[in-house]
Amino acid sequence: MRCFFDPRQLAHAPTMELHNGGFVPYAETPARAEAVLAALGPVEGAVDHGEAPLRAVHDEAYLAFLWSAHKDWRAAGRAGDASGYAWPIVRRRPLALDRIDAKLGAYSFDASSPIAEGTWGGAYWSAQTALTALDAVLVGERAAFALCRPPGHHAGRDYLGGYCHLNNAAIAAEAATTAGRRVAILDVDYHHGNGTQDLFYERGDVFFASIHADPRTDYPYFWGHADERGEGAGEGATLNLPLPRGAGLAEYLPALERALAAIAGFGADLLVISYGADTWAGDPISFFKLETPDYAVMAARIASLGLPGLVVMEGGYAVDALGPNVAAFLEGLA
Ligand code: Q9C
Ligand code: ZN
Repeated sequence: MRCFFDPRQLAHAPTMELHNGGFVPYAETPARAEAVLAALGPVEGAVDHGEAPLRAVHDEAYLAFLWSAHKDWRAAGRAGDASGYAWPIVRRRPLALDRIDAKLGAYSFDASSPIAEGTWGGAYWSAQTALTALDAVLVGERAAFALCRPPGHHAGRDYLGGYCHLNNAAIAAEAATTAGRRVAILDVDYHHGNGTQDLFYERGDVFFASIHADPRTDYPYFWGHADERGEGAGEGATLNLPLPRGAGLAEYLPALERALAAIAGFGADLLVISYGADTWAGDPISFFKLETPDYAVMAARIASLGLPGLVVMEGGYAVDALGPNVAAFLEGLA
């Protein structure tokens, strides 16, 4: 399978400040990409598709904010990476505030997507990697893998969160739609892909199915409940299949069959898979019980749909297990 990664993605290298004033790499670290790369054969770099496909999904002012946020943060005299901590939830007005602290609140739903000096570049090339892998599928490749990092599925039209800045899977899905394809997105990260869902919630032309930890117990809490089914023209084009903590392959497979049947019923001709290895039993922040060989089983079931597929990397935080888990998934697909 053709695999894509661009070294410029590594420029996003956020840190976490310790109580003693030191800095350590953030949980969503460049080492994740390096671990996956070590398990893949040769990878291809990204072709620059420019900002237009990003603007087709994200708000222009949000992209401008993301581009200058780190510089603005430092200009305000702050140390470390930019991160929000004040959110305009109560009777908010559509204020166009200039202060970077306020902008961070306005353009995020949590504080888990720090913006470091290289974040714009890293996120930009992560999205370009998804678009370049999509090109391979559009010209006839049965499947391609985009090693996207930073990940994307929690990012919406004008907000970041959940380690995500630009929604790589949504950007690729939108580009595929523009190219005339009927796209379904299957999100198998441990966490609900709230950003992706939000982007397509009122659209009937892109199907979104997600299998994830029940948001009653797990992040992102406020989205991904089973009764969220889309709205307006999108009613019925969103399918949420939450599973309880502790779910293993026996619980996972029936949900996967439901998602696949819905995708087939939708008549998709191209599948974008948001793949997260944080469903693995040993993931440090997650609570499913999938084992490495289970990913080959899952992927083989997905391949049985017979659709061209673009795999977009999302989460997975057990760095040493990432390579084998991704490799098992890709082998099962191929
Ligand atoms: N202590 C993805 O897997 N949790 N994102 C924040 C901070 C956020 C996961 C907890 C988990 C986000 C792409
Ligand atoms: Zn996740």
